[in-house]
Amino acid sequence: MTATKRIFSGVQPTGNLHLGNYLGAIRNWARLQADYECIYCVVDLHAITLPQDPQALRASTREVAASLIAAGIDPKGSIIFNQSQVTAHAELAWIFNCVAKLGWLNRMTQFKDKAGKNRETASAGLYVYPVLMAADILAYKATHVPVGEDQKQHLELTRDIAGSFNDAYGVDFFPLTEPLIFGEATRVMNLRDGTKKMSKSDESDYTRINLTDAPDLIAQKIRKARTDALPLPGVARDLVDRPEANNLIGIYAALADIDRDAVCAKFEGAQFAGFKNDLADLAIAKLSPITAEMRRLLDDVSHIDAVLRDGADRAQALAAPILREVQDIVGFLHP
Ligand code: AQP
Repeated sequence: MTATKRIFSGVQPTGNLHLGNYLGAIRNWARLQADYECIYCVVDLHAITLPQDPQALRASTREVAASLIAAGIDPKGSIIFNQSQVTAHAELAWIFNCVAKLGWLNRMTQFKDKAGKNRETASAGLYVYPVLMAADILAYKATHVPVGEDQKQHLELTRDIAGSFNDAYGVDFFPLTEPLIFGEATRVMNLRDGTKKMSKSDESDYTRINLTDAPDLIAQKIRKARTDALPLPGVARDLVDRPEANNLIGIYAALADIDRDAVCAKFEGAQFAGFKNDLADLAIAKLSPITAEMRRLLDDVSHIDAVLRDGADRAQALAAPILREVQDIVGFLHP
């Protein structure tokens, strides 16, 4: 029986997690544990939609698992596992590939962004990435998915796929999953270009703050972050058309757990050079304990692997009966 409130969310092991992943997703994941049954996945099947070095992928899978635990996700209460170890994801994705419409996938902006000019040479996996994401969520009949703003369109596709499956087979089987997008940092932007989101795959490391960055590096990156020449405004609505200023103030707000208006009220009229010092102190104070805990956890790789194994077993136990019912609905014979 599906719990009334079940969360699924995932993060790719494509490199170091950054402040956007933390404030837009992972910190919220930790907080949601109080009210939901939570399943958190290191989505390695998604990671290989772009070329990956196998060694680096393994290391990154463990690092991401360690960051989830270090950020406050309790692996005994919540489930933490890596996607490739539960076969229901790939199996359900195939069934959904036969439900999703090409027109829907053609509208996905993330594919356009990631494929860029190389559309013809992009992998088919990158194209059907959102279908796999729908399978991740619906393999557990998750009712809610906490994500950053960038994943909203994929969540809408998940709802379309669930509805289309239900209609095609005349069932009321899959829930219409709700996105949970909240906080002051639903879209943390690139430190060098306030119109682009902070991303693991950006070539320049100075565009993001990684959860593994040492305090000096965090301070340096914030000092070098792009801003405009104006001082901080007294109210957040005056940040319109000031993307870099808005981003730094949003980061401060999220780290301090207050809203942008409160940050503007506190620093009204200050120059960004001074504000950046305060922001760096706050970022270091909030992130350093997580970094230290991550390092401690990564010293014992066998513990991380045991967490992932246990998580995969528990995830498999939830997904297997759901997949079996889907197979029955579709008409697959279980001889
Ligand atoms: N800049 C961001 N601001 C707020 N939330 C963000 N998320 C990612 N970037 C930001 C949220 O983090 C979760 C995990 O994301 P992901 O790593 O699986 O995928 P992504 O969105 O593709 O992240 P990146 O950093 O941009 O990775 P690459 O560069 O490898 O593609 C999601 O909930 C996402 O919303």
